[in-house]
Amino acid sequence: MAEMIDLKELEEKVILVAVSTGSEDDAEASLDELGELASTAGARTVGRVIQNRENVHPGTYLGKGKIDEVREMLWDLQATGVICDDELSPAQLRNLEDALDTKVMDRTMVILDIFASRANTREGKIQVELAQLKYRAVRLVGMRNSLSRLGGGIGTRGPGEKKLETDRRLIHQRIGQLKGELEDVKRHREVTRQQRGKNFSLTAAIVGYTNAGKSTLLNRLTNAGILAEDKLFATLDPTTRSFTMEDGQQVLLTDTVGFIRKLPHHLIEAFKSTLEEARYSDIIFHVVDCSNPQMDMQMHVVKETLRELEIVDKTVVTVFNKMDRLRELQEDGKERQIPRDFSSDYQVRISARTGEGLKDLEEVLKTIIRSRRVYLEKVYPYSQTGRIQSIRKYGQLLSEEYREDGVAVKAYVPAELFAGLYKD
Ligand SMILES: Nc1nc2c(ncn2[C@@H]2O[C@H](COP(=O)(O)OP(=O)(O)OP(=O)(O)O)[C@@H](O)[C@H]2O)c(=O)[nH]1
Ligand SMILES: [Mg+2]
Repeated sequence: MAEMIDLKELEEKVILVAVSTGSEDDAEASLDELGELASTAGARTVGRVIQNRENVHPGTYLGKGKIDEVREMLWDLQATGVICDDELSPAQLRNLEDALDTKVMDRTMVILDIFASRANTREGKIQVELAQLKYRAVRLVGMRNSLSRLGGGIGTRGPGEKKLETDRRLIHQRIGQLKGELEDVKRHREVTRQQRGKNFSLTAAIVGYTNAGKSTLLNRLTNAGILAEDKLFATLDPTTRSFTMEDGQQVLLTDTVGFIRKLPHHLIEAFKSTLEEARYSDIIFHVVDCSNPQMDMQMHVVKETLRELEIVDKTVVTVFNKMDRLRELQEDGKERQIPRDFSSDYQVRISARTGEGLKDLEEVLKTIIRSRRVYLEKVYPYSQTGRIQSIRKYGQLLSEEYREDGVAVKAYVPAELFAGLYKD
């Protein structure tokens, strides 16, 4: 009989380590998040270490004393690896592996791992592979032994045994190839977007910190049927659905990949193409989990990331989500303020789960749409009633009056259609 594989043995047991250069609280919260990332990637956290230092040690990330401590912990807890809460330089990675004699990973690798396992579409897969290769390329030089460790990350046995695959030249060739493929996908996307543009519907991108409830909101509004779960990075690929409001007006909504603090730079680069949906949208729904104690930090991260992606000058609606949960916490006696954001254009408080506040969100949308439309008053001869159809479809028909000389119409229409609808 074939050898049985003991799954228990394959499970990674990791120690999380962080260097705190500022407030201890932040480091604790960041490490909590790293723990969630690790568990999403399939590893179990067996220990945590935070070192307070003025700066991260340039050579080994941790200082010597802490390294000794972690080495003992590894032994005591029978841990199989260490995950550092910051992206390590190639030298830090190598030195720390040497000093601890165990597998060392960093936040970036874990996030890349999760993304790799979650990517579904061709575009998503290309983007993740691109980010992984770029991360790996700079870490090839002088690696002390098998690259399988680097390539593998958590849980996987590593495809890197084949020396060829790890050859730098090949990596760069592959990066070039992937970039080309990504361009193709992008062109295709452009065409789809242009076709969609002919609809004259406004588009809104749903962005926000991971796990804020973006997909739940889109599902709630459009029955999109997107996977929403209590996991980090449940969504990678953008999904666009049409949301029809009570009065029949339509808005296109796009769900996007979540953001996180210390998001690997290569990943941001790689996901620029996916996030173009947000760049070309008229409105940004910034979904915020207002029940999360880290809310302020999370909002800050989202705003910074949007800036980095050059997604600026949009109408921004801050959507404080999970109000039901916030209320529960308040009832439990937890001190929580009513969330506010004065830096955005509009703010609403909702629960995507219970549906509360969704009418307010709709009102905000209507206001935005109205502000983007122009008033039209005209009498159409009976031979031109086709134009009234267009108004009905793309604008808001306020009144129509059938007279002898034609149909007198009052309406709000998209600015880009006004000229065509007004001329005789
Ligand atoms: N209590 C409560 N939970 C919510 C609400 N909205 C979403 N959730 C829960 O929060 C978790 C994350 O929701 P998702 O919709 O997957 O979040 P997301 O922003 O799409 O997350 P990623 O795709 O991972 O970035 C799920 O377990 C949801 O059920 C809400 O209004 N109230
Ligand atoms: Mg999602």
